Amino acid sequence: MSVQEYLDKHMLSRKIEDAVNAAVRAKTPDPSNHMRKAVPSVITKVKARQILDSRGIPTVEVDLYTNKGMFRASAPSGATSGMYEAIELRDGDKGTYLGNGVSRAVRNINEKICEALTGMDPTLQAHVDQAMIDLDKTEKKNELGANAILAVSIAACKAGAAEKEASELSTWLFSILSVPLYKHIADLSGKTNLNLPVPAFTLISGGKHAGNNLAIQEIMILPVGAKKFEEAVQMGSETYHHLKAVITEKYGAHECNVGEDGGLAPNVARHVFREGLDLVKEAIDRTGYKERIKIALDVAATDFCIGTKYDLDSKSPNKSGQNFKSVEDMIEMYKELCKDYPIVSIEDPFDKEDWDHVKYFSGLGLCQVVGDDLLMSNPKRIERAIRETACNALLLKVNQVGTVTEAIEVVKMAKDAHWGVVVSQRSGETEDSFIADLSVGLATGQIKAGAPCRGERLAKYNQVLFLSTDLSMLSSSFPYLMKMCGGFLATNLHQEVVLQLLRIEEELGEHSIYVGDDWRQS
Ligand code: 2PG
Ligand code: MG
Repeated sequence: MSVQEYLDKHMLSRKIEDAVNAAVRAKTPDPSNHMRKAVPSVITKVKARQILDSRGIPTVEVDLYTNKGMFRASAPSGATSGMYEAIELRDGDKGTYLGNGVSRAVRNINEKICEALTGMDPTLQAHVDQAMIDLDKTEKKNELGANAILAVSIAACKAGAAEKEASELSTWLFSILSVPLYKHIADLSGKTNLNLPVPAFTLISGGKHAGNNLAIQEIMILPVGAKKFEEAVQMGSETYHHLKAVITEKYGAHECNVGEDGGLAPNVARHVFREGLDLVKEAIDRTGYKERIKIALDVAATDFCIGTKYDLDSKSPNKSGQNFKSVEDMIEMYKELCKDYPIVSIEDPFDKEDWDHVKYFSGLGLCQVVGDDLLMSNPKRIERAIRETACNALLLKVNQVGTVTEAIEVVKMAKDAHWGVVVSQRSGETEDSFIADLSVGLATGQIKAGAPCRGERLAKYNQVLFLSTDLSMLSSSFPYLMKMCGGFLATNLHQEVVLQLLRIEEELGEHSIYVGDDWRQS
Protein backbone atom coordinates (compact mmCIF):
# COMPACT_ATOMS: atom_id res chain seq x y z
CA MET A 1 0.00 0.00 0.00
CA SER A 2 1.43 3.42 -0.94
CA VAL A 3 1.53 6.28 1.57
CA GLN A 4 -1.22 8.06 -0.36
CA GLU A 5 -3.42 4.95 -0.38
CA TYR A 6 -2.87 4.57 3.36
CA LEU A 7 -3.81 8.23 4.01
CA ASP A 8 -6.93 7.85 1.86
CA LYS A 9 -7.97 4.50 3.36
CA HIS A 10 -7.97 5.90 6.88
CA MET A 11 -9.08 9.44 5.96
CA LEU A 12 -6.07 10.77 7.83
CA SER A 13 -5.88 14.17 6.09
CA ARG A 14 -9.45 14.89 7.19
CA LYS A 15 -8.79 13.79 10.77
CA ILE A 16 -5.67 15.93 11.06
CA GLU A 17 -7.49 18.95 9.64
CA ASP A 18 -10.32 18.49 12.16
CA ALA A 19 -7.83 18.26 15.02
CA VAL A 20 -6.05 21.46 13.92
CA ASN A 21 -9.36 23.31 13.65
CA ALA A 22 -10.42 22.07 17.10
CA ALA A 23 -7.15 23.32 18.63
CA VAL A 24 -7.58 26.74 16.96
CA ARG A 25 -11.17 27.03 18.17
CA ALA A 26 -10.17 26.12 21.74
CA LYS A 27 -7.33 28.69 21.68
CA THR A 28 -5.36 26.10 23.61
CA PRO A 29 -1.99 27.04 25.14
CA ASP A 30 -0.80 23.47 24.45
CA PRO A 31 -1.74 22.73 20.81
CA SER A 32 0.20 19.50 20.38
CA ASN A 33 -1.38 17.86 23.45
CA HIS A 34 -4.80 19.16 22.49
CA MET A 35 -4.47 17.82 18.95
CA ARG A 36 -3.19 14.47 20.14
CA LYS A 37 -6.32 14.08 22.28
CA ALA A 38 -8.62 15.38 19.54
CA VAL A 39 -7.47 12.91 16.88
CA PRO A 40 -9.48 9.71 17.18
CA SER A 41 -7.12 6.95 18.18
CA VAL A 42 -6.19 4.35 15.62
CA ILE A 43 -4.42 1.03 15.93
CA THR A 44 -0.74 1.76 15.35
CA LYS A 45 0.82 -1.65 15.99
CA VAL A 46 -0.08 -5.21 16.98
CA LYS A 47 2.66 -7.32 18.51
CA ALA A 48 2.23 -10.91 19.63
CA ARG A 49 4.28 -13.41 21.56
CA GLN A 50 4.01 -16.99 22.77
CA ILE A 51 3.30 -17.44 26.49
CA LEU A 52 2.25 -20.45 28.58
CA ASP A 53 -1.30 -21.01 29.82
CA SER A 54 -2.33 -22.38 33.23
CA ARG A 55 -1.58 -25.93 32.08
CA GLY A 56 1.91 -24.98 30.90
CA ILE A 57 0.87 -25.21 27.24
CA PRO A 58 1.75 -22.41 24.79
CA THR A 59 -0.83 -19.82 23.90
CA VAL A 60 -0.95 -16.42 22.21
CA GLU A 61 -0.56 -13.06 23.96
CA VAL A 62 -1.03 -9.79 22.09
CA ASP A 63 -0.09 -6.16 22.74
CA LEU A 64 -2.21 -3.84 20.64
CA TYR A 65 -1.07 -0.22 20.47
CA THR A 66 -3.00 2.97 19.80
CA ASN A 67 -1.88 6.50 20.56
CA LYS A 68 -3.77 6.14 23.87
CA GLY A 69 -1.56 3.30 25.03
CA MET A 70 -0.98 -0.46 24.91
CA PHE A 71 -3.74 -3.04 25.42
CA ARG A 72 -2.93 -6.66 26.24
CA ALA A 73 -5.01 -9.82 25.77
CA SER A 74 -4.44 -13.55 25.53
CA ALA A 75 -6.30 -16.61 24.25
CA PRO A 76 -7.49 -19.49 26.46
CA SER A 77 -7.60 -23.10 25.34
CA GLY A 78 -9.67 -26.14 26.36
CA ALA A 79 -9.36 -29.89 26.82
CA THR A 80 -12.34 -30.59 24.63
CA SER A 81 -12.28 -29.39 21.06
CA GLY A 82 -15.06 -30.11 18.65
CA MET A 83 -15.30 -30.17 14.89
CA TYR A 84 -17.67 -27.19 14.81
CA GLU A 85 -15.56 -24.73 16.75
CA ALA A 86 -13.05 -22.20 15.49
CA ILE A 87 -9.64 -23.83 15.18
CA GLU A 88 -6.64 -22.82 17.24
CA LEU A 89 -3.47 -22.89 15.18
CA ARG A 90 -0.65 -24.98 16.62
CA ASP A 91 2.75 -25.61 15.07
CA GLY A 92 2.51 -29.41 15.14
CA ASP A 93 6.29 -29.78 15.42
CA LYS A 94 6.55 -32.63 17.94
CA GLY A 95 10.11 -31.65 18.83
CA THR A 96 8.97 -28.30 20.25
CA TYR A 97 6.44 -28.10 23.07
CA LEU A 98 5.22 -31.55 21.91
CA GLY A 99 3.69 -29.95 18.85
CA ASN A 100 1.73 -27.35 20.84
CA GLY A 101 3.79 -24.27 19.98
CA VAL A 102 1.87 -21.30 18.57
CA SER A 103 4.67 -19.55 16.71
CA ARG A 104 2.72 -19.67 13.42
CA ALA A 105 -0.25 -17.93 15.04
CA VAL A 106 2.14 -15.35 16.53
CA ARG A 107 3.75 -14.78 13.14
CA ASN A 108 0.34 -14.34 11.53
CA ILE A 109 -0.42 -11.54 13.97
CA ASN A 110 2.93 -9.81 13.67
CA GLU A 111 2.98 -9.93 9.91
CA LYS A 112 -0.53 -10.19 8.45
CA ILE A 113 -2.98 -9.00 11.10
CA CYS A 114 -0.79 -6.08 12.16
CA GLU A 115 -0.67 -4.78 8.61
CA ALA A 116 -4.40 -5.22 8.06
CA LEU A 117 -5.48 -3.49 11.28
CA THR A 118 -2.98 -0.64 11.44
CA GLY A 119 -4.90 2.60 11.01
CA MET A 120 -8.27 1.13 12.02
CA ASP A 121 -10.46 2.69 14.69
CA PRO A 122 -10.56 0.26 17.68
CA THR A 123 -14.01 1.47 18.75
CA LEU A 124 -15.40 -0.13 15.60
CA GLN A 125 -15.15 -3.67 16.97
CA ALA A 126 -17.27 -5.22 14.23
CA HIS A 127 -15.02 -3.68 11.52
CA VAL A 128 -11.86 -4.85 13.23
CA ASP A 129 -13.22 -8.39 13.60
CA GLN A 130 -14.54 -8.46 10.05
CA ALA A 131 -11.14 -7.36 8.72
CA MET A 132 -9.56 -10.41 10.37
CA ILE A 133 -12.32 -12.73 9.16
CA ASP A 134 -11.83 -11.42 5.61
CA LEU A 135 -8.09 -11.85 5.85
CA ASP A 136 -8.47 -15.41 7.14
CA LYS A 137 -11.03 -16.40 4.47
CA THR A 138 -11.84 -19.80 6.09
CA GLU A 139 -15.01 -20.80 7.93
CA LYS A 140 -13.24 -22.00 11.06
CA LYS A 141 -10.45 -19.41 11.18
CA ASN A 142 -7.80 -22.05 10.59
CA GLU A 143 -5.67 -19.94 8.27
CA LEU A 144 -4.68 -17.26 10.79
CA GLY A 145 -5.76 -19.33 13.81
CA ALA A 146 -8.70 -18.62 16.12
CA ASN A 147 -6.17 -18.19 18.93
CA ALA A 148 -4.51 -15.37 16.96
CA ILE A 149 -7.79 -13.73 15.94
CA LEU A 150 -9.43 -13.92 19.37
CA ALA A 151 -6.47 -12.44 21.26
CA VAL A 152 -6.37 -9.48 18.85
CA SER A 153 -10.15 -9.07 18.98
CA ILE A 154 -10.10 -8.85 22.79
CA ALA A 155 -7.14 -6.46 22.80
CA ALA A 156 -8.97 -4.24 20.28
CA CYS A 157 -12.05 -4.29 22.53
CA LYS A 158 -9.95 -3.06 25.45
CA ALA A 159 -8.43 -0.35 23.22
CA GLY A 160 -11.93 0.63 22.05
CA ALA A 161 -13.05 1.09 25.66
CA ALA A 162 -10.05 3.30 26.43
CA GLU A 163 -10.70 5.40 23.35
CA LYS A 164 -14.26 6.03 24.48
CA GLU A 165 -12.99 7.13 27.85
CA ALA A 166 -10.83 9.76 26.27
CA SER A 167 -13.36 11.04 23.80
CA GLU A 168 -16.50 10.93 25.92
CA LEU A 169 -15.10 12.49 29.06
CA SER A 170 -13.13 15.69 29.43
CA THR A 171 -9.42 15.19 29.95
CA TRP A 172 -9.38 16.57 33.49
CA LEU A 173 -11.83 13.91 34.54
CA PHE A 174 -10.07 11.17 32.67
CA SER A 175 -7.99 10.05 35.65
CA ILE A 176 -10.94 10.13 38.09
CA LEU A 177 -13.75 8.58 36.18
CA SER A 178 -13.56 6.36 33.16
CA VAL A 179 -15.81 4.27 30.97
CA PRO A 180 -14.86 0.70 31.82
CA LEU A 181 -14.53 -2.28 29.52
CA TYR A 182 -17.86 -3.84 30.51
CA LYS A 183 -19.60 -0.58 29.60
CA HIS A 184 -17.99 -0.55 26.16
CA ILE A 185 -19.12 -4.15 25.65
CA ALA A 186 -22.64 -3.20 26.77
CA ASP A 187 -22.62 -0.35 24.23
CA LEU A 188 -21.44 -2.68 21.46
CA SER A 189 -24.33 -5.01 22.17
CA GLY A 190 -26.93 -2.34 22.87
CA LYS A 191 -27.45 -3.61 26.42
CA THR A 192 -28.52 -1.14 29.10
CA ASN A 193 -29.93 -3.08 32.06
CA LEU A 194 -26.74 -4.57 33.46
CA ASN A 195 -26.15 -6.78 36.48
CA LEU A 196 -23.51 -8.91 38.14
CA PRO A 197 -23.62 -12.63 37.31
CA VAL A 198 -24.06 -15.58 39.63
CA PRO A 199 -20.71 -17.40 39.75
CA ALA A 200 -20.69 -21.16 39.10
CA PHE A 201 -17.77 -22.26 41.27
CA THR A 202 -16.25 -25.63 40.46
CA LEU A 203 -15.91 -27.54 43.72
CA ILE A 204 -15.13 -31.00 42.36
CA SER A 205 -13.24 -31.68 39.14
CA GLY A 206 -13.29 -34.90 37.18
CA GLY A 207 -13.55 -35.98 33.55
CA LYS A 208 -10.75 -34.67 31.37
CA HIS A 209 -9.86 -32.04 33.96
CA ALA A 210 -8.51 -34.36 36.66
CA GLY A 211 -6.66 -37.63 37.12
CA ASN A 212 -9.20 -39.07 39.59
CA ASN A 213 -11.79 -41.73 38.80
CA LEU A 214 -14.75 -39.33 38.45
CA ALA A 215 -16.25 -39.57 34.96
CA ILE A 216 -18.22 -36.33 35.15
CA GLN A 217 -16.25 -33.15 34.63
CA GLU A 218 -17.51 -30.63 37.16
CA ILE A 219 -19.68 -30.39 40.25
CA MET A 220 -20.34 -26.70 40.80
CA ILE A 221 -22.20 -24.54 43.28
CA LEU A 222 -24.29 -21.44 42.48
CA PRO A 223 -24.76 -19.04 45.41
CA VAL A 224 -28.06 -17.77 44.02
CA GLY A 225 -29.23 -16.70 47.47
CA ALA A 226 -26.42 -14.19 47.99
CA LYS A 227 -27.45 -10.57 48.23
CA LYS A 228 -24.34 -9.25 46.53
CA PHE A 229 -21.58 -10.66 44.37
CA GLU A 230 -19.20 -10.10 47.25
CA GLU A 231 -21.30 -12.39 49.42
CA ALA A 232 -21.48 -14.96 46.61
CA VAL A 233 -17.67 -15.08 46.59
CA GLN A 234 -17.59 -15.51 50.36
CA MET A 235 -20.15 -18.33 50.17
CA GLY A 236 -18.18 -20.04 47.39
CA SER A 237 -14.88 -19.78 49.19
CA GLU A 238 -16.25 -21.01 52.52
CA THR A 239 -17.97 -23.99 50.91
CA TYR A 240 -14.76 -24.85 49.04
CA HIS A 241 -12.76 -24.89 52.27
CA HIS A 242 -15.41 -26.89 54.11
CA LEU A 243 -15.30 -29.39 51.25
CA LYS A 244 -11.54 -29.67 51.63
CA ALA A 245 -12.07 -30.53 55.30
CA VAL A 246 -14.82 -33.04 54.49
CA ILE A 247 -12.59 -34.80 51.94
CA THR A 248 -9.62 -34.79 54.31
CA GLU A 249 -11.70 -36.37 57.08
CA LYS A 250 -13.19 -38.98 54.79
CA TYR A 251 -10.29 -39.96 52.55
CA GLY A 252 -7.19 -38.14 53.88
CA ALA A 253 -5.39 -35.00 52.76
CA HIS A 254 -3.82 -36.80 49.79
CA GLU A 255 -7.26 -36.75 48.10
CA CYS A 256 -7.34 -32.95 48.13
CA ASN A 257 -5.32 -32.47 44.97
CA VAL A 258 -6.96 -30.20 42.45
CA GLY A 259 -7.97 -30.49 38.81
CA GLU A 260 -7.16 -28.11 35.98
CA ASP A 261 -9.79 -25.58 36.95
CA GLY A 262 -8.97 -25.74 40.65
CA GLY A 263 -11.78 -28.07 41.76
CA LEU A 264 -10.88 -30.69 44.38
CA ALA A 265 -10.32 -34.07 42.74
CA PRO A 266 -10.88 -36.94 45.18
CA ASN A 267 -11.25 -40.53 44.06
CA VAL A 268 -14.78 -41.60 44.84
CA ALA A 269 -15.53 -45.21 45.60
CA ARG A 270 -19.18 -46.13 45.27
CA HIS A 271 -21.33 -44.13 42.94
CA VAL A 272 -19.52 -41.55 40.84
CA PHE A 273 -22.37 -39.06 40.89
CA ARG A 274 -23.86 -39.54 44.34
CA GLU A 275 -20.65 -39.74 46.30
CA GLY A 276 -19.32 -36.50 44.80
CA LEU A 277 -22.67 -34.82 45.35
CA ASP A 278 -22.83 -36.05 48.96
CA LEU A 279 -19.44 -34.50 49.65
CA VAL A 280 -20.59 -31.15 48.26
CA LYS A 281 -23.90 -31.37 50.12
CA GLU A 282 -22.07 -32.04 53.38
CA ALA A 283 -19.83 -28.99 52.73
CA ILE A 284 -22.88 -26.80 52.02
CA ASP A 285 -24.53 -28.07 55.22
CA ARG A 286 -21.46 -27.11 57.22
CA THR A 287 -21.62 -23.52 55.93
CA GLY A 288 -25.22 -23.12 57.10
CA TYR A 289 -26.19 -21.38 53.84
CA LYS A 290 -28.67 -24.17 53.15
CA GLU A 291 -30.95 -23.57 50.16
CA ARG A 292 -29.18 -20.30 49.33
CA ILE A 293 -26.62 -22.45 47.49
CA LYS A 294 -27.67 -24.58 44.52
CA ILE A 295 -25.75 -27.23 42.61
CA ALA A 296 -24.85 -27.43 38.90
CA LEU A 297 -23.20 -30.26 36.96
CA ASP A 298 -21.11 -30.34 33.83
CA VAL A 299 -21.48 -34.00 32.95
CA ALA A 300 -19.53 -33.66 29.66
CA ALA A 301 -21.12 -37.02 28.81
CA THR A 302 -19.49 -37.25 25.38
CA ASP A 303 -16.24 -38.14 27.15
CA PHE A 304 -17.61 -41.41 28.52
CA CYS A 305 -20.14 -42.28 25.84
CA ILE A 306 -19.31 -45.47 23.97
CA GLY A 307 -21.66 -45.98 21.04
CA THR A 308 -25.05 -45.38 22.63
CA LYS A 309 -24.02 -46.38 26.17
CA TYR A 310 -22.39 -44.49 29.00
CA ASP A 311 -19.55 -45.88 31.09
CA LEU A 312 -19.59 -44.07 34.44
CA ASP A 313 -16.56 -46.12 35.46
CA SER A 314 -14.58 -45.15 32.40
CA LYS A 315 -11.77 -43.79 34.58
CA SER A 316 -11.56 -46.73 37.00
CA PRO A 317 -9.19 -49.27 35.39
CA ASN A 318 -10.59 -52.30 37.24
CA LYS A 319 -14.26 -51.39 36.70
CA SER A 320 -14.25 -49.78 33.28
CA GLY A 321 -16.41 -51.47 30.64
CA GLN A 322 -18.36 -53.60 33.11
CA ASN A 323 -21.36 -51.46 33.92
CA PHE A 324 -22.75 -49.50 31.01
CA LYS A 325 -25.77 -47.26 31.34
CA SER A 326 -28.31 -46.81 28.58
CA VAL A 327 -29.74 -43.38 27.74
CA GLU A 328 -32.91 -44.38 29.59
CA ASP A 329 -30.85 -45.29 32.68
CA MET A 330 -29.14 -41.91 32.48
CA ILE A 331 -32.46 -40.09 32.29
CA GLU A 332 -33.79 -42.01 35.31
CA MET A 333 -30.59 -41.25 37.19
CA TYR A 334 -30.83 -37.49 36.44
CA LYS A 335 -34.46 -37.51 37.59
CA GLU A 336 -33.45 -39.11 40.89
CA LEU A 337 -30.51 -36.78 41.37
CA CYS A 338 -32.62 -33.67 40.74
CA LYS A 339 -35.02 -34.96 43.41
CA ASP A 340 -32.36 -35.73 46.00
CA TYR A 341 -30.00 -32.77 45.56
CA PRO A 342 -30.56 -29.04 44.92
CA ILE A 343 -29.48 -29.39 41.27
CA VAL A 344 -30.60 -26.45 39.14
CA SER A 345 -28.44 -26.88 36.05
CA ILE A 346 -26.98 -29.79 34.04
CA GLU A 347 -24.52 -29.22 31.19
CA ASP A 348 -24.10 -31.79 28.41
CA PRO A 349 -26.12 -34.64 30.00
CA PHE A 350 -25.75 -36.78 26.84
CA ASP A 351 -23.41 -37.26 23.93
CA LYS A 352 -22.89 -34.12 21.83
CA GLU A 353 -24.72 -35.61 18.83
CA ASP A 354 -27.68 -36.95 20.78
CA TRP A 355 -30.08 -34.11 20.00
CA ASP A 356 -33.20 -36.17 20.62
CA HIS A 357 -32.49 -37.14 24.20
CA VAL A 358 -31.22 -33.75 25.24
CA LYS A 359 -34.45 -32.31 23.81
CA TYR A 360 -36.53 -34.88 25.67
CA PHE A 361 -34.64 -34.22 28.90
CA SER A 362 -34.97 -30.40 28.56
CA GLY A 363 -38.68 -30.91 28.01
CA LEU A 364 -38.99 -32.51 31.45
CA GLY A 365 -38.30 -29.08 32.93
CA LEU A 366 -36.25 -30.47 35.81
CA CYS A 367 -33.49 -27.91 35.57
CA GLN A 368 -31.58 -25.64 33.22
CA VAL A 369 -30.01 -27.74 30.44
CA VAL A 370 -26.80 -26.19 29.15
CA GLY A 371 -25.34 -26.90 25.73
CA ASP A 372 -21.56 -26.81 25.65
CA ASP A 373 -20.14 -29.71 23.63
CA LEU A 374 -23.59 -29.90 22.01
CA LEU A 375 -23.34 -26.34 20.67
CA MET A 376 -19.61 -25.55 20.65
CA SER A 377 -20.68 -21.88 20.66
CA ASN A 378 -21.31 -22.38 16.94
CA PRO A 379 -24.06 -20.07 15.57
CA LYS A 380 -25.46 -22.79 13.29
CA ARG A 381 -25.66 -25.34 16.11
CA ILE A 382 -27.23 -22.72 18.41
CA GLU A 383 -29.78 -21.85 15.73
CA ARG A 384 -30.66 -25.53 15.35
CA ALA A 385 -30.96 -26.03 19.12
CA ILE A 386 -33.28 -23.03 19.38
CA ARG A 387 -35.37 -24.28 16.48
CA GLU A 388 -35.61 -27.80 17.90
CA THR A 389 -35.87 -26.60 21.55
CA ALA A 390 -33.01 -28.98 22.28
CA CYS A 391 -31.60 -27.23 25.34
CA ASN A 392 -32.32 -23.99 27.17
CA ALA A 393 -28.96 -22.41 27.94
CA LEU A 394 -25.78 -21.52 26.06
CA LEU A 395 -22.30 -22.11 27.40
CA LEU A 396 -20.27 -19.39 25.73
CA LYS A 397 -16.60 -20.11 25.18
CA VAL A 398 -15.21 -17.06 23.40
CA ASN A 399 -12.38 -18.94 21.74
CA GLN A 400 -14.83 -21.34 20.13
CA VAL A 401 -16.51 -18.44 18.35
CA GLY A 402 -13.31 -16.55 17.68
CA THR A 403 -14.17 -12.85 17.91
CA VAL A 404 -15.86 -10.49 20.37
CA THR A 405 -18.42 -9.47 17.75
CA GLU A 406 -19.48 -13.05 17.07
CA ALA A 407 -19.61 -13.76 20.82
CA ILE A 408 -22.01 -10.83 21.27
CA GLU A 409 -24.12 -12.14 18.39
CA VAL A 410 -24.51 -15.66 19.78
CA VAL A 411 -25.41 -14.29 23.22
CA LYS A 412 -28.11 -12.19 21.55
CA MET A 413 -29.45 -15.30 19.78
CA ALA A 414 -29.62 -17.17 23.08
CA LYS A 415 -31.22 -14.28 24.95
CA ASP A 416 -33.80 -13.75 22.22
CA ALA A 417 -34.77 -17.40 22.66
CA HIS A 418 -35.13 -16.76 26.43
CA TRP A 419 -32.25 -19.10 27.19
CA GLY A 420 -29.86 -18.83 30.09
CA VAL A 421 -26.31 -17.80 29.20
CA VAL A 422 -23.18 -18.97 31.00
CA VAL A 423 -19.96 -17.18 30.03
CA SER A 424 -17.25 -19.78 30.49
CA GLN A 425 -13.56 -20.21 31.17
CA ARG A 426 -11.49 -22.88 29.43
CA SER A 427 -9.46 -25.47 31.30
CA GLY A 428 -6.33 -23.82 29.90
CA GLU A 429 -6.57 -20.24 31.09
CA THR A 430 -4.45 -17.11 31.37
CA GLU A 431 -4.66 -14.19 33.81
CA ASP A 432 -6.74 -12.26 31.27
CA SER A 433 -10.02 -11.37 33.00
CA PHE A 434 -11.89 -10.33 29.83
CA ILE A 435 -14.77 -12.79 30.31
CA ALA A 436 -15.65 -11.08 33.61
CA ASP A 437 -16.35 -7.78 31.83
CA LEU A 438 -18.04 -9.67 29.01
CA SER A 439 -20.40 -11.33 31.43
CA VAL A 440 -21.29 -8.03 33.16
CA GLY A 441 -21.49 -6.07 29.89
CA LEU A 442 -23.82 -8.60 28.28
CA ALA A 443 -25.74 -9.18 31.54
CA THR A 444 -25.51 -12.92 30.96
CA GLY A 445 -26.56 -13.77 34.51
CA GLN A 446 -24.04 -16.59 34.93
CA ILE A 447 -20.25 -16.96 34.80
CA LYS A 448 -18.34 -20.21 35.13
CA ALA A 449 -14.66 -19.56 35.80
CA GLY A 450 -13.58 -22.58 37.85
CA ALA A 451 -12.93 -22.97 41.55
CA PRO A 452 -12.66 -20.08 43.99
CA CYS A 453 -8.91 -20.70 43.99
CA ARG A 454 -5.93 -20.62 41.53
CA GLY A 455 -4.84 -17.28 40.13
CA GLU A 456 -6.06 -17.64 36.56
CA ARG A 457 -9.58 -18.54 37.82
CA LEU A 458 -9.67 -15.81 40.45
CA ALA A 459 -8.56 -13.23 37.88
CA LYS A 460 -12.13 -13.47 36.57
CA TYR A 461 -14.02 -13.62 39.88
CA ASN A 462 -11.86 -10.88 41.36
CA GLN A 463 -12.56 -8.68 38.36
CA VAL A 464 -16.34 -9.03 38.88
CA LEU A 465 -15.70 -8.34 42.56
CA PHE A 466 -13.74 -5.25 41.57
CA LEU A 467 -16.56 -4.10 39.31
CA SER A 468 -19.10 -4.57 42.08
CA THR A 469 -17.10 -2.75 44.76
CA ASP A 470 -15.58 -0.17 42.42
CA LEU A 471 -18.96 0.72 41.01
CA SER A 472 -20.58 1.26 44.37
CA MET A 473 -17.51 3.19 45.56
CA LEU A 474 -17.71 5.51 42.57
CA SER A 475 -21.42 5.79 42.99
CA SER A 476 -21.16 6.83 46.63
CA SER A 477 -18.31 9.24 45.92
CA PHE A 478 -20.33 10.99 43.25
CA PRO A 479 -21.97 13.60 45.50
CA TYR A 480 -18.50 14.46 46.83
CA LEU A 481 -17.16 14.79 43.30
CA MET A 482 -20.04 17.05 42.38
CA LYS A 483 -19.42 19.29 45.39
CA MET A 484 -15.73 19.46 44.63
CA CYS A 485 -16.26 20.31 41.00
CA GLY A 486 -19.53 22.17 41.32
CA GLY A 487 -18.21 25.73 41.08
CA PHE A 488 -16.02 24.90 38.17
CA LEU A 489 -18.80 23.12 36.35
CA ALA A 490 -21.29 25.92 36.96
CA THR A 491 -19.06 28.53 35.42
CA ASN A 492 -17.72 26.56 32.51
CA LEU A 493 -19.00 25.14 29.30
CA HIS A 494 -18.84 21.61 30.62
CA GLN A 495 -22.51 20.90 30.86
CA GLU A 496 -22.04 17.73 28.86
CA VAL A 497 -19.68 16.46 31.54
CA VAL A 498 -22.27 17.05 34.24
CA LEU A 499 -24.81 15.18 32.20
CA GLN A 500 -22.37 12.40 31.58
CA LEU A 501 -21.64 12.11 35.31
CA LEU A 502 -25.31 12.03 36.14
CA ARG A 503 -25.88 9.36 33.54
CA ILE A 504 -23.01 7.27 34.87
CA GLU A 505 -24.16 7.68 38.46
CA GLU A 506 -27.57 6.49 37.49
CA GLU A 507 -26.06 3.51 35.69
CA LEU A 508 -23.72 2.65 38.52
CA GLY A 509 -26.60 1.99 40.87
CA GLU A 510 -28.00 -0.44 38.33
CA HIS A 511 -24.65 -2.08 37.70
CA SER A 512 -24.16 -3.04 41.30
CA ILE A 513 -27.17 -5.34 41.15
CA TYR A 514 -26.27 -8.97 41.79
CA VAL A 515 -28.56 -11.05 39.62
CA GLY A 516 -29.07 -13.69 42.36
CA ASP A 517 -32.33 -15.60 42.10
CA ASP A 518 -32.86 -14.11 38.67
CA TRP A 519 -29.79 -15.91 37.28
CA ARG A 520 -31.67 -17.33 34.29
CA GLN A 521 -33.07 -13.92 33.25
CA SER A 522 -33.08 -13.11 29.56
C1 2PG B 1 -16.20 -27.12 29.80
C2 2PG B 1 -14.87 -26.41 29.76
C3 2PG B 1 -14.66 -25.44 30.89
P1 2PG B 1 -12.74 -27.24 28.53
O1 2PG B 1 -16.31 -28.26 29.36
O2 2PG B 1 -17.21 -26.55 30.20
O3 2PG B 1 -14.77 -26.00 32.15
O4 2PG B 1 -13.81 -27.33 29.70
O5 2PG B 1 -12.21 -25.85 28.50
O6 2PG B 1 -11.68 -28.23 28.91
O7 2PG B 1 -13.42 -27.59 27.28
MG1 MG C 1 -18.61 -28.20 29.46
